[in-house]
Amino acid sequence: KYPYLNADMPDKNEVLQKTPNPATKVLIEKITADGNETYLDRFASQQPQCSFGLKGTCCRMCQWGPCRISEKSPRGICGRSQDEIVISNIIRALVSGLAAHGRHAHEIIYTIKGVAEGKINLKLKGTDRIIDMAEKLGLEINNKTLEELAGEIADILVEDLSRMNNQNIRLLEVFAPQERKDLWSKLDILPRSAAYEVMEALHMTTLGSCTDWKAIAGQEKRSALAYCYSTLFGSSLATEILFGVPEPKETEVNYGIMKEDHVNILVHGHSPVMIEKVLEKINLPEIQQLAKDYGAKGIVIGGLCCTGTELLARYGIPTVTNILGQEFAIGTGAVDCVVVDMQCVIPGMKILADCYGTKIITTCNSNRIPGAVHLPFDPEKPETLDEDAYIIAKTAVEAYKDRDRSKIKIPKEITKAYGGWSFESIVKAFGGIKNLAKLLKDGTLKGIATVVGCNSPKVAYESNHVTIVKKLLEWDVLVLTTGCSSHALLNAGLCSQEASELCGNGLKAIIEQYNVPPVMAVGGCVDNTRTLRLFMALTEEMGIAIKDMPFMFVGPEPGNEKTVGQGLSFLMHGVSNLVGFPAPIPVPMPKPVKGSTDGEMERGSNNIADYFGGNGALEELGAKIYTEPYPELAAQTIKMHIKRKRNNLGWK
Ligand code: XCC
Repeated sequence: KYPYLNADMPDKNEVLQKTPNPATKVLIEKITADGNETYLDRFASQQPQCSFGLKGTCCRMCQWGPCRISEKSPRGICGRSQDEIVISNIIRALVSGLAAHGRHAHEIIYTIKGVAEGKINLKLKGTDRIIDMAEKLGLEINNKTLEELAGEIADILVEDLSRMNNQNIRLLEVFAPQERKDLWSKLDILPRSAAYEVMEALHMTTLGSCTDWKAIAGQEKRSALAYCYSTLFGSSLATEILFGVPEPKETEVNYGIMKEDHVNILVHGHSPVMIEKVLEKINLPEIQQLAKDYGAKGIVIGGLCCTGTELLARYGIPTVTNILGQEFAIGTGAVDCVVVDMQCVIPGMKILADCYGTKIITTCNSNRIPGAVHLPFDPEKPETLDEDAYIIAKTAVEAYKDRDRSKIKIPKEITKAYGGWSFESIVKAFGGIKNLAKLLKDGTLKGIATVVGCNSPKVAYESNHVTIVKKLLEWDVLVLTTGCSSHALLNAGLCSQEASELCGNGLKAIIEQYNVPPVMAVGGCVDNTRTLRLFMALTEEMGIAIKDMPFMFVGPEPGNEKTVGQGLSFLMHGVSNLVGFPAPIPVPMPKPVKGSTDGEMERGSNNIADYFGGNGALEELGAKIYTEPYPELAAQTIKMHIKRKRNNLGWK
């Protein structure tokens, strides 16, 4: 049986056995007992899933199809081959993710412009980042206000999102290592902008366009660079300009932070602009008093997905859970209101919210939900921002008095966490980049892994994230994390110094000496740039190319189309990927050798899998993609990869 091709898909019982957070088990059982359904039930009803879809061999890029590739019909109606279809499906997923992060970047950057022009009532808190970026971009600083500088930076970021002429992305020029820039230029894959590369990728893959899979793979790499520099760096740095660079702080996370006798408001999505204003209004004495008037003892704010991890990083606001936990959170019956902005808000959450009387408020025109209260934020029409934020705060509190409170069960789990890590604060905590480099070289730290990404119903919820990371800590590998992975690791207690008991001697000593947790939550998914910057700074300090360093990108439970670009962003820099289960690629599956009686297996092959998971990418970029669904084996693969890199460098 090859896992995840319709065999070995976990059912509810397996999830109940393997999921690491006891709170999750309580809630799955409660929601089931309440007679309500979650993704687990819908996932079961979808079995078996289409094996053509799982392998990426179904072509829906015109209306002649759909065409499916098989031994009987090895080409689509137009003549497209399997390789062309598979790579086209992957690049279309990548650019959907690029579009999502691009839209996120657009909102943040236009908010800076609005603030700089005095149209949006927010204060720019990231003074250091403004100066730093102005210097890096070569702007004239003297005699300009911070707002003027921020406005000029925002204009450059907008250009990086939208440029149509053949100029490079400015953030790429400023941040990428020279060794990579030379390589990308040689490969002719330097991108123009997010918008241009999305357009070109869709153009190349439409009916009757490009039929050279290698050229589409080239566009894939170009788009991955646009994704990385225009939308990840763009969003992450712009958010730091708006709200400041995070500093480490202690907090508590997990479902137990919600309180039965308080108004419980969850904040959800990715772009933390409107919510910044809503928090300001919630803290007004009159709104706090309103909650008391309705009989609540106070107001609890909890974070979901990346808006949650962003707010944890900046303000220490407790996080609750991730994309596949959002229904479980509603199932507590304790959530009065969820305020959502954009992305990763699944329809199942609203279905369950209706069952438990939870109010949903949407704040982004791209993310409408029928039946939700809708008060959108648009940075180009900010006139009613304060007023709308006030209404949202008031509506959320009022939901407390109207709600059916008979079905409440809040799991008791509360977990300590030490979050809020930015690139700068990590370097500072280790006493400078030189010192961190020394710890890596002398073997106190064996390597650094960035463990990130979504959850997937195809693995027992959160078990791959947590199992892999526990093994890495035992082997003295420092872990950085973002997004939904970070929720799993936060709730498992791994983002706290108290996880020291699970660590090897090297990491233990580091935790003691530098007062850092072994897993550092660096923010939302766009903040993977912080990890990339750390990798770049270490390699620059040591004079070694990133591809030769003991680093790895790990995506144990990929889900959203956005994750394709996350892995490829690191791959493009020479950081190998370990993903938890096969991308929609016909994975070279072991087949019994014909005529063999002793179980001998032969490895299948196809061009796309051979390129990304074999010598193609390795020779070109210095990195490749490993696929391993079983978390214990995945951890071993990461360990071997890190060991190999250390051996090659002559490090013990
Ligand atoms: Fe994936 Fe980014 Fe969404 Fe979670 S929230 S499901 S993209 S890990 Ni960002």
